[in-house]
Amino acid sequence: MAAISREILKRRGIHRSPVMATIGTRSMASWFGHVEPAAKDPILGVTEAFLADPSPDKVNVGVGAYRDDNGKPVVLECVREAERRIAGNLNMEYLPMGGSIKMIEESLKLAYGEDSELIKEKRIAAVQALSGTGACRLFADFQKRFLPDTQIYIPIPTWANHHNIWRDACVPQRTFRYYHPETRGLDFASMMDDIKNAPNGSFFLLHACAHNPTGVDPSEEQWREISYQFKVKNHFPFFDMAYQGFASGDPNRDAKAIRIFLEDGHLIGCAQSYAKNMGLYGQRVGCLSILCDDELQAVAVKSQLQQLARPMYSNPPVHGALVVSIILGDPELKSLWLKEVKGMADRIIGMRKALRENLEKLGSPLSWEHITNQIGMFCYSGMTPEQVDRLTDEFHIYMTRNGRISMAGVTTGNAGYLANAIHEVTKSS
Ligand code: PLA
Repeated sequence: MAAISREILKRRGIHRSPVMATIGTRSMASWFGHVEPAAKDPILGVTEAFLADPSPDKVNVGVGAYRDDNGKPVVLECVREAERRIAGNLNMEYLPMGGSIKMIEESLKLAYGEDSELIKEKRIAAVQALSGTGACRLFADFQKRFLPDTQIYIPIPTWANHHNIWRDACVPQRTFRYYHPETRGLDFASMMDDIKNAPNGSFFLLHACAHNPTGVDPSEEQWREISYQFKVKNHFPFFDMAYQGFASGDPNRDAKAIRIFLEDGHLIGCAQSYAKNMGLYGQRVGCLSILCDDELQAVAVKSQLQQLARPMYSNPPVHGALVVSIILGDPELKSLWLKEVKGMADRIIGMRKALRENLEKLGSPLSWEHITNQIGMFCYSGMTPEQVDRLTDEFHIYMTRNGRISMAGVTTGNAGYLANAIHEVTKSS
């Protein structure tokens, strides 16, 4: 490669001095000398730090990944059986750009209801997506391309990656109030004010259930009021449903918010993920759906979603889609799945009780009621970033600095250790 002058780099828009290296007699410019290391991801960076810690006592309650009571990752029995059926029997050809038709059909039944008229009327444009993240991103890109003047209202707080997703899709972000730190519950009045004060026809990101990171969901009655206000304001609700089944243990019950909006005649968008509820984290399987006015519109929207996917990843991966279609398409496997989802949700609920009881037994002067009031995978503990740092530095406990504890990583074996450490760093606050 010929030596590159600063002048050329400047013309390429690189204004920081390139790092010059001398190889032999030639002077070389480093193409990437101006690239600074990216900030660590606030969630996945925790796993990296955990893995690097040699301590035998270490505990990872950072990322929301389910563990059994021995702290081991779980592959569901229904998934193992689906994989046995796949092995050697199915081809691994490309899926269509929009993904597996069968997987999409089954996903829509889960989100919109087994006998949904909307499915029969073919009013839902849906594509297989790269899990929940990919579904959100595809929607954000779609929003930018076809409604370039809109913004997205995001709850405070939310899953950190929501901000990155809409930022990278170049959709301007606004926020709405959601959580009340003093009560550790929903700030319903402020949320409703923000919904009312947003310009008519705004886009809102809503967590369908098991809100991440707070574990605080609106009640059914509150969802009805939210839906009503969305109607009045003609807002568009986009539901991120990353934890269907993880809140109550019943996927149908966890879709209640969506069903309320559907009953009220809203057009909605929905991101589904099988990462948590089928334990298919690394398979990257999910679904993006957009409810349209009629079949014609749905066909057009689906074709555009496919066109967004084509230059990014062409078509989605096949293995996870086969697993999901086999499980949801076979009544026996589906009921095994439902049993296993309930099992995971129940274990988490049990760990909430264990952690709270342990803290109370230690005589903690603080109230830990919210641990058992909150639902889903996370407990938003109320601990400060400094307290979390102490947990990590002194006790080898890894979690996000916003005080979120992944209850899925708590076990009978570590609940006592965790409670003791939390007590130590919070007792004087
Ligand atoms: N939406 C929400 C609200 C999430 O919490 C997550 C995952 C996703 C979407 C995306 O999941 P998927 O792409 O794997 O389907 N949140 C995790 C992991 C579990 C992560 O940050 O990626 C979390 O620990 O918050």
